[in-house]
Amino acid sequence: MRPRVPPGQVVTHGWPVLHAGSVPSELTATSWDLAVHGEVEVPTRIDFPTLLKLPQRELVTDIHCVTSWTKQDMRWSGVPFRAIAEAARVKPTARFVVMECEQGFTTSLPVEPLLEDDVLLAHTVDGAPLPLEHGGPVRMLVPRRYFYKSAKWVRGLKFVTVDEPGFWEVRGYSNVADPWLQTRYTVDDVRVIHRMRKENLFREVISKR
Ligand SMILES: Nc1nc2c(c(=O)[nH]1)N[C@H]1C(S)=C(S)[C@@H](COP(=O)(O)O)O[C@H]1N2
Ligand SMILES: [Mo]
Repeated sequence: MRPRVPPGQVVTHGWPVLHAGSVPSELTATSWDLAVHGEVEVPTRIDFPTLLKLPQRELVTDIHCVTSWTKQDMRWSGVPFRAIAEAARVKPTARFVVMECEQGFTTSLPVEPLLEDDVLLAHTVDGAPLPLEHGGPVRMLVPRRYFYKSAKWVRGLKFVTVDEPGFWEVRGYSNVADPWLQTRYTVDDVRVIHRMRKENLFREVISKR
């Protein structure tokens, strides 16, 4: 039987607040909306009242932060990502989703794992509206990946054919982010970059990007 807590994780009873940049304090349920765009037949803009009219789901799950804390048995509610993808009629050419947030933060995942029934656009946690500092009014919840894939203050879902690695991913976090496989950081990439630096190839690689 698999252990309750993924390898290298420690259970916390608090809930740390972690993000780059500042809390977007002007964001409210009234000003929030979500653009669903890119490789879709029906680009849509969803405001908060519309989100609440879509199918809702409640689930209890653990979350796992790459910095090694795990928080158990959180009760989340929201709209399954799958419902939004179906309404937008995702084109077969779409292979990845870029989650676009306030202040330019992004993270991405392939479409397929996002269609799992535990992936939510979450607005409620443990019976209360999702607090602003935790990404409210609406954040992504992708419980099977490290928590940096659960984008706070999400404002856009862009379906794309080619992946666009996100804010933490380009800074060395794994693009796979699987807590059970413990794919935390792209150490190999760091080694490659180090070697390229030594051989003075770095400048050329950057300019080709
Ligand atoms: N918009 C945005 N979402 C984000 C981040 C961020 O910097 N900006 N950080 C990620 C990281 S690294 C973590 S660990 C979780 C933390 O969520 P929490 O503050 O609710 O614990 O948010 C993720 N989502
Ligand atoms: Mo994180």
